Amino acid sequence: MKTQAQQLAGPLSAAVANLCVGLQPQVSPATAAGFREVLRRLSAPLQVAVAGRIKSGKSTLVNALIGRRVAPTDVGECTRLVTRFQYGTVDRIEVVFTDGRKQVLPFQPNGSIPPDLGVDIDKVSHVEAYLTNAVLRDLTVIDTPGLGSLDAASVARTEALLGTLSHTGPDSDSAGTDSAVSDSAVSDSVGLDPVSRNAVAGAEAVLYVVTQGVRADDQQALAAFTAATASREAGPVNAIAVLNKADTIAAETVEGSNGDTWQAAVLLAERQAHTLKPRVADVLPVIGLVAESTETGGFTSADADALRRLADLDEATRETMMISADLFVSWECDVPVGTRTRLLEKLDLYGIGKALEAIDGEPNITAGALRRKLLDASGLDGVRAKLNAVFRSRADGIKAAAALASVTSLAAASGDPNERQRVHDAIEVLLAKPEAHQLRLLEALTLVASGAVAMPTDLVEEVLRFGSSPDLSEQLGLRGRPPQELMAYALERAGWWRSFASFGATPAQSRVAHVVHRAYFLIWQQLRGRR
Ligand SMILES: Nc1nc2c(ncn2[C@@H]2O[C@H](COP(=O)(O)OP(=O)(O)OP(=O)(O)O)[C@@H](O)[C@H]2O)c(=O)[nH]1
Ligand SMILES: [Mg+2]
Repeated sequence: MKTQAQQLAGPLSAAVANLCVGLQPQVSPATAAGFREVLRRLSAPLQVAVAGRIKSGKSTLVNALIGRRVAPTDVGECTRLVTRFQYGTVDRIEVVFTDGRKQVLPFQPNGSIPPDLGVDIDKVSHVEAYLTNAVLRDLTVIDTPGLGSLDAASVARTEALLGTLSHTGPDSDSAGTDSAVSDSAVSDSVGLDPVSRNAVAGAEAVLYVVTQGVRADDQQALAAFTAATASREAGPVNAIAVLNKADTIAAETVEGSNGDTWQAAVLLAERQAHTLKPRVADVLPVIGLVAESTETGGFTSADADALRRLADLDEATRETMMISADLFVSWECDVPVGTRTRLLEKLDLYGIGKALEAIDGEPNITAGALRRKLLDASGLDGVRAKLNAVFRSRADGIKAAAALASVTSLAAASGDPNERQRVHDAIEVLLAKPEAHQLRLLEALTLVASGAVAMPTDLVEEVLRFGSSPDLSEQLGLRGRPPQELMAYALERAGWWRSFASFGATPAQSRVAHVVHRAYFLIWQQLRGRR
């Protein structure tokens, strides 16, 4: 087997990879095949699924994040398919059929995936899109059809695929080469039985898209999604939510917003965070449509010109037009209707309003500066920063923890008690090593977040703070405080958790408490080392 150590996300992934390699000769051929699959996934970029209800704006957001209008939005059968966007040396679309067969398709002239593929969609497993975009180098983005959709077939396809992604996915290094290479990767894993496939498959992280008003079944959908992700629970470690279509929120319905749409979105997102936490690390407001238009070249200098002309209209006309999308298009004015429709499609009324404000404040604003203002208004930067903080910076831990969960499931599925014991022992040895502390902490966070280990609310919050940020002061809940105070607090909490582990805790709580104690101790050590 190829050694791909140089592609691993970091030391934790390397440790789990070593564990797999070491165990391979000691397990049945079926389990060994599963381990090979785990190894392959460990060396691929972090797999982030974008999930949520139908028409919540998932594909729009995917385009904004990739910086290219490549995922079809709104209409077409492609919105019912799972599409994986991954890094490749040349742009290429591959339709993968349920029997493992593949067919290469051309892009549309505008660079997007055709909304209708011209193949029998019932036989399609998913679509692989290889793109040269740098964002994808360390993140594979998986666009999914709406969960909770009425279309049972798409739901089944999503669940099936999130449960079996890896078995048809080609090696990441085969991207852009001929399909013979990737076919061998398929035959490599096609031998996996469904149970093992499930054990190793699944996205490693989720970006969950909600819109105004998290409904009860959004939480259910999140739970259903988790069920499909290789028995990895979604939690603050590997899940983020966005409140999309923030522009469509009626500010007057949100108390405290002072009639400001963005402020309303921020407040709603906070409320939703209460509902969805600790299933997700955070809920951030975003306007996917504006983000997409400004990040993918959709917003042009012709659009900026048209907006300048609109800004020049007399105040009464302008005010009337901004009342509703209908009036904006139908009201008599000398900006052509087609131009106005185009602006609406790209920015919607809120984005247009923001642009007009910007022009009012700075009449000679360039198209580039206007684009930047709109991008700022979209909230995409905040989402990117969160993705970096929660996913990218911890990809090693997330991948390693997912791989370890797969290894455990594979052993459990093998049916051979000796084999299960061998794997179990090897994992224990690995976790006992000091380097593996981060893995134990991620596991503890997930256990606490999912409620698998019950804790009093204040302790839950304290534990989950470790997952909130890579920044030590934020992990301590003492952002911006002087180092001396941070150290004293870390030491005090370390002591507290040690006694909690020994007294007054259930065995499960006690295991978590030991990990938390150590986490504080390590933070203290790190802080001391900085002085
Ligand atoms: N006003 C507004 N419209 C948006 C926003 N984001 C997406 N849309 C629109 O919502 C519609 C659905 O967007 P998609 O990106 O196709 O949604 P999706 O979740 O991928 O839909 P399915 O794949 O069919 O489930 C499109 O018309 C988008 O232009 C937003 O932030 N604001
Ligand atoms: Mg879609």
